[in-house]
Amino acid sequence: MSIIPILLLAGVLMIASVQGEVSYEQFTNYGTKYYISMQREPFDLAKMNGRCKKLGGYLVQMDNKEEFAYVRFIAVSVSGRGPFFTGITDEKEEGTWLNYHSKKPAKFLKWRWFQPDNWWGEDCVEIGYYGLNDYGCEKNGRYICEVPF
Ligand SMILES: [Ca+2]
Ligand SMILES: [Ca+2]
Repeated sequence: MSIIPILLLAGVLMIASVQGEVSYEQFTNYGTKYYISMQREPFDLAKMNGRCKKLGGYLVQMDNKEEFAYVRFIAVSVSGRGPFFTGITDEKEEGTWLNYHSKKPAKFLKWRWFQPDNWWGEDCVEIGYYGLNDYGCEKNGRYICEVPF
């Protein structure tokens, strides 16, 4: 694993790291690391959560307002475009938003205007500046892993 320091923001260390074929931008906030994949590719909950598992974590789940704000901040801070998939999904039951990893209800949901709209059956969730949007689970994007340490 190679680790290259890129820049140091106030209280935020961002580095790029490579895990096998996948490159990530990495952030640290209190006792948690967050990895954002750098390549856009077709999303897949099980596959991407498996990759997060290799990093020691799981697809990001925002447990409170502060964590939500931080994850939103890093999603809009990274280079290149999203969308940025989270671990939130309603694939089991329409309108019931669970975290893929914990299988428990998502604790903090701040939706973008007019979302979620389940447009053509959207069961995954991406995060951006204006909040969350339900989005197709197989669409192209990047994803965010959460790794407690
Ligand atoms: Ca849905
Ligand atoms: Ca939507």
